[in-house]
Amino acid sequence: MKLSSIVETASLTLLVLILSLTPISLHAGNKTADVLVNIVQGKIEGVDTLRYNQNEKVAITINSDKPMELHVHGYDITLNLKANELAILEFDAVTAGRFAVTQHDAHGGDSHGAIFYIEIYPE
Ligand SMILES: [Cu+2]
Repeated sequence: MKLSSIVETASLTLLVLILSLTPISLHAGNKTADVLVNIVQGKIEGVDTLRYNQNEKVAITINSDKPMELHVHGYDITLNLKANELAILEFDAVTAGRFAVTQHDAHGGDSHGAIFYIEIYPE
């Protein structure tokens, strides 16, 4: 087996492992912690609150089994999710508080309660 295919197999195994253990904190090199969130039928799997310190970089990898528009309240960020395609929600946590991340319907309105929350603690 060539080294390149061993590496490919290893990264695929790692990805599958990550997806099965969501959400989880990851440490890739000296990069700050990254989090993977898995949404199944509009509901988050595992813990529903992600915590950060103010001025930290928020970087959340999100997978959903259904297409949807996510809305981070307070920061007013929207993210379009395609079914089973990883998307990254990234922003600087400049404002402290507890922010709901909701799903929007086709008209842009909140169609459900929060899927998860992002808490940002003041410095
Ligand atoms: Cu909203």
